Amino acid sequence: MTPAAAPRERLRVAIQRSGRLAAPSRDLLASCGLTWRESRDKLFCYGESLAVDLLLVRDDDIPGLIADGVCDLGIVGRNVVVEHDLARAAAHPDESLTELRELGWGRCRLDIAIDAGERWQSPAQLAGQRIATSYPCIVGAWLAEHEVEADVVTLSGSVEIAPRLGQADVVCDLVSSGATLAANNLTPVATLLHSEAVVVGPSHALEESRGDLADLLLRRMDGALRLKETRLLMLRSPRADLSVVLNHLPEGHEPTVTAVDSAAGGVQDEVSVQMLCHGAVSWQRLEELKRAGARQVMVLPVEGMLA
Ligand code: PRT
Ligand code: ZN
Repeated sequence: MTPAAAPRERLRVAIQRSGRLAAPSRDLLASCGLTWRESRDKLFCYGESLAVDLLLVRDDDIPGLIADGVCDLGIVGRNVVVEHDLARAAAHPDESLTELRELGWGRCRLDIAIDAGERWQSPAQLAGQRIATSYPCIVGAWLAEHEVEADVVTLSGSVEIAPRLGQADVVCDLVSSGATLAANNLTPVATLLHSEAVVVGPSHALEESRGDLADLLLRRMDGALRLKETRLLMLRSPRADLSVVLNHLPEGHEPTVTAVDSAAGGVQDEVSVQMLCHGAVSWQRLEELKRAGARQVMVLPVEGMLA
């Protein structure tokens, strides 16, 4: 009899090895204080600062690795997770992966796109057509929901050229800027899914030590994501214009207004305003503040913060 394997103590996180999500995933984990030693084949990173190891894989493999318990968490596009869950739903109902965090990058849509010269009325017009896609389960579920019978042609790449090659009549593909569709004379007409990079975990809770590590990592991610979106806005305003300037401040924390002493002593006719903002501050906003009377308007990134 072989002895039962000891439960795995270290947390394992799957991320994309190369591709759109690879660098931002690593950056996020690094901003959570993780450091690694990379294996020679660059497929595995041993966590040095925390008992958190990384597996570097193709994005399509990430949901399966989590469902099979090989990895505990993954960073992947929602599109890949939903397709995986639908593909497994018949054999493994109630085992959908858990989306734990939305990361705000890798945003795209999964759109049906038709010939730019055609008119779009409703999904019913897809009846009997061939739809090329890398997401056959999502497309199948959407067709079923609209009670449309069409042929789903599964392709692993270059979906947008399928109509030109005569492989399909329409496509269902990921779209971000829309340039690829336009270059292929296709126009998006219906959105099946809004996607972005997400952190996923298994359908069930992780057991104790790995569960604690996962919670710690997710809390650090929350902090890192908040920080990334935080900016410090600083400006000077004449006292007389202060109420107008305050009305033009972007969304954020309560501003701090401080009197400014002149070098010669005595209080100036000007105040200093500081505030922590949520998200980037647009040029338009800075121009509005300037028109309202502000000067020395500055926006600074925040490197660290303890509330
Ligand atoms: O090798 P591996 O399998 O790991 O990578 P991959 O080639 O399958 O994936 P990759 O790196 O291209 O994309 C990873 C994830 O990024 C996707 O699963 C999405 O969640 C997300 N993402 C965001 C995108 C896009 N935007 C995107 N625009 N993935 C693909 N595209 C493609 C799309 O398929 C089309 O060919 O870009 C083209 C359209 O772009 P626009 O800007 O012209 O509209
Ligand atoms: Zn892939």
